[in-house]
Amino acid sequence: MTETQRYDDSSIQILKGLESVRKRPGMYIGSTDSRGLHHLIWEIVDNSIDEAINGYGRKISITLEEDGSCTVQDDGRGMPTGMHESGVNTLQVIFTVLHAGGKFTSEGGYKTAGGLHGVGASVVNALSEWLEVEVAHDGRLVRMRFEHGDQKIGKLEDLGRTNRTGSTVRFKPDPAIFTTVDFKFDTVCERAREKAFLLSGIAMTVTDKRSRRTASETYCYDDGLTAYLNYLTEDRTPMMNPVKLSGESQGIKIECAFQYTDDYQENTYSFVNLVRTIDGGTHEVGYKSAFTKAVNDYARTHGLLKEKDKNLEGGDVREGLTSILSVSVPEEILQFEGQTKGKLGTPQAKSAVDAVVADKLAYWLEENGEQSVRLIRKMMKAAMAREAARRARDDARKGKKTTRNEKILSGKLAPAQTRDAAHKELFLVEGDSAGGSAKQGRDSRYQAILPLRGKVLNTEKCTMGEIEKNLELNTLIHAIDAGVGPSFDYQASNYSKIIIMTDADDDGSHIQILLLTFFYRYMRPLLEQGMVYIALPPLYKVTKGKQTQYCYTDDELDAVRKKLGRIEVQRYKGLGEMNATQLWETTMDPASRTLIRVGIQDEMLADKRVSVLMGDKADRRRKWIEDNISFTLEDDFKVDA
Ligand code: TSJ
Repeated sequence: MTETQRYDDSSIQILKGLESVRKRPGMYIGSTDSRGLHHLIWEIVDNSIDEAINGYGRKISITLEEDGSCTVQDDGRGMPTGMHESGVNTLQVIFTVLHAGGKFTSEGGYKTAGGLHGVGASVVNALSEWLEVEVAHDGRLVRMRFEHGDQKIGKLEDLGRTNRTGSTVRFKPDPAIFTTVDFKFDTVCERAREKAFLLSGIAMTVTDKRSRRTASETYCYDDGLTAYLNYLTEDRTPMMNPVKLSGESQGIKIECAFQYTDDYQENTYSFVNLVRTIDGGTHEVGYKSAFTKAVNDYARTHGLLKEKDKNLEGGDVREGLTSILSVSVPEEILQFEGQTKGKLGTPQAKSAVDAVVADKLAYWLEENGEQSVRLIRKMMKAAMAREAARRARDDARKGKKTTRNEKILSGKLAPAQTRDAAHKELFLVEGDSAGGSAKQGRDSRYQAILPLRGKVLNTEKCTMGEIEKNLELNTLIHAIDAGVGPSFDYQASNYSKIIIMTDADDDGSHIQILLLTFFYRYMRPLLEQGMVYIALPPLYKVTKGKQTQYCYTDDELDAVRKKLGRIEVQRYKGLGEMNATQLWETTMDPASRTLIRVGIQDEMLADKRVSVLMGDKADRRRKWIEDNISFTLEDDFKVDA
């Protein structure tokens, strides 16, 4: 290999091209936290998935190695290793030239969306201490190694004969880039399983070699969408068997599966080229409109809806419906929208999905008349409940409800003076004594206080009727005054911030989780809109001479100790130990307080965890806890600020 020398000389120059990625990693992989770290794996795995989608290979493995590196292997054709038109080896181009990826996919194939930003192998290389690629094809095994620290590109090594084909990439994330380089086995498994559900017949194996006993999981489904739906609804009570529909229109392939359960939420999990579209998009719009149309058509032609009756609305039709929608959009017309690129923009996807689903669903409804009638009766009940809720709200606007509302709230809620919801905050405070301090300490112009007595009801385990009878929750619902369940309207909320303020102990955490469960199930838009917060009270009060200050974490206390030397430390065991002024200064004053904003990071995971952890199937809960050692808020709920 005469070019070897030239590669080495030029490698510094070539790897410098990747410096821009190292300078602004966030632009390429979204973030440098745990999320960004795991993103590296999916950037690589997506290539193997593309290969499998195009019909080459059926096994993909991900191995978390003892040294902190990660290996991804497939049994596809093996990446090209010959000379690229630019005069260097193709492997080198793939791993050192930004956006080189596209040129190496076969024409006309479907390509995965390539993760959040669709960047590829060179970005993973740029953000790794080192990366090794091995390719088996044409009877030979070859290898190339890249070292970022030493700015080295190895020559293409020939490792001898082989009779298999496939690609292997092993990389070690650079700890200088990432805030953590600890891959999470469960996180990787969860995502690998999601991919396996969407890729019927392909086996995804995840292996963890870092612990003393190697752990390994393999996911492979013959009928992935049905398996996925069963997985999503296993903690609920289904009203029917899963239904699968599929078809193709305008070059877009559509597969969907749906099932009704006896609760009233609507869950749609949509994917484009196997990547989750968390914010929906044109394909989801088409799916929903087709569903509504087909159901109304059926209800009319079969006399379930009479001439004078109004059409069922989308929300009525989808009450209790869990759906998976997976579409394959050709690369030429693939476009994403939104800040996180989680929304499909391709206009053709709307009409294509609409056409296929309306047609296939109409057919299914006709073929399954008995089930169709039962489901439509349920939807009509939902419509009636919605109408009743609307009438109640209208009455309230005309003043009828206020008296009832006032009665429910009197003596419990300390309201704020302003009527301007955009600036109003509602504090949910654990215990009457802290509630008292909060009432005294607050800025009553815009802060309202609702003390909570005792434990909050676990809403995962009860019916709407029980919730309405529960004093605590009923008060909360009326204080926010924007409805509950499907009729909840966040824009009608009396407050722009709902702030949970509990003691920093186990009981306090439990109350937080119970309240979040309630919000998640019955006022989810509050979480989606980022209107729910957790207040962070201080853990310590530190005094030195006449000076006092507060510490919110143990690290902070250590730092103050180092700085000030001998200090007097008072540990706060609960909010009740602070007087009104202290509570205001430390926890309620917008100028000095710290709030944690609670959001939903991954709808499906959050939904599963809430239903498993808070639901009534104790055996599943026990198993989940056994499998997952610890339950942290951060795993389900994004913590922003
Ligand atoms: F990320 C990556 F590029 F490093 C990578 C690519 C990592 C891993 C683990 C696998 C792959 C990969 C690429 N697996 N399979 C392929 N396939 C090709 O590159 C390939 C091979 C032949 C042809 C052809 O048209 O003959 C086309 C392609 C895309």
